Amino acid sequence: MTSTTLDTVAAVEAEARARLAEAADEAALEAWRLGVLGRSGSLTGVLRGLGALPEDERRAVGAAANIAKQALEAALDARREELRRAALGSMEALDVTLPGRPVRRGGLHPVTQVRREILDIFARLGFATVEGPEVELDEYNFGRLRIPEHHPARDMWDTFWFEREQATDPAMLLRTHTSPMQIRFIEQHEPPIRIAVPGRCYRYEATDATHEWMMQQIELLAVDEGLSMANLKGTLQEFARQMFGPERRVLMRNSYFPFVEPGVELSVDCFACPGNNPACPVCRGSGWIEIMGAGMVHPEIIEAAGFDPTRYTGFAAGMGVERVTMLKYGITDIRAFYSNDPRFLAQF
Ligand code: FA5
Repeated sequence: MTSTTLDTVAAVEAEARARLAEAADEAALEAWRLGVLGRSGSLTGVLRGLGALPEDERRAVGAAANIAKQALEAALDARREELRRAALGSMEALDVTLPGRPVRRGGLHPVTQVRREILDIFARLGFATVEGPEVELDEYNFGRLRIPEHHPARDMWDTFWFEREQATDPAMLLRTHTSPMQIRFIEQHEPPIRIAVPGRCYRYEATDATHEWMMQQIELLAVDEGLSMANLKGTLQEFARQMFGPERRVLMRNSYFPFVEPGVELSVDCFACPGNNPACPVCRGSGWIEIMGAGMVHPEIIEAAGFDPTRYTGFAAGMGVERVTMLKYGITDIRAFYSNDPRFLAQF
């Protein structure tokens, strides 16, 4: 008898738990509560029946029934909480007003952006973009540009050389400038020629605020009948006006490069100081930042390519893309471009 009644408590509890697990909303929970713990609920019925039992059985079954009652009340609370969380979870999943997770976007490197801008300006002025090799022959980087071996002008370009496997191998290097493409192009094309040549250049030199061991240049070459210094000056002035705006001052002064005659260099006024601060890291107090070398193509180069230098003349220029980018954005240290700090790069 005792075991049967204890079994009844266990059976009532098991049945109640099974039905509780099926209750899926507040109304079902309330129905379950009434059906189990309510006045005419299944467990209440067991408790009511206790009075009919003999004393010792009543105590044992009564204790078991009370434990079952507490356990089922706790189970009801737990189930209610479980349903509440589930409801909340599905509401969150459907909340279309939540902002999306941010996706980090990459962007073009500032030097790439400015390189494209420069090439666009020259494209509008009629210059086609062409490219040449970064690993270059000594002959093109220096020799045919009228910079023979042992010529002091070679000191202008400190060079990364490749080791030769045999003494008879041609000397090769990482190009120090984009000027070798002047020769490569003029050798294979007839005037009129108007090209812009972007590319990486390498120099074996110490770095500072305006010098890197790797930098990008854009070379210009125009060869045609009747080109003069006036065309060079007009082209570069128009470039500076479009790139930096009409208020920026541009200075052209004499310079020397063996492959042009006469040679000039073009500078833009310093953006980092009023132009008279000897401690300025950008212009060192000169007030000017050199951005390119230029000049009239040496007649010997035109002749060596098979054209009559009394009929054809040309102008050429080579500018530093990082220097132009520094001027455009007011960046005071060229080393920021290639140190890969996302805090710097993300600003462009
Ligand atoms: C040349 O490289 C000549 N080939 C330019 C030229 C072309 C002259 C055609 C005449 C006719 P230069 O060494 O001055 O010249 O360099 C040209 C430009 O490249 C400089 O004005 C500067 O803007 C940039 N540049 C040169 N060296 C560095 C460097 N280490 N770091 C960053 N930019 C540099």
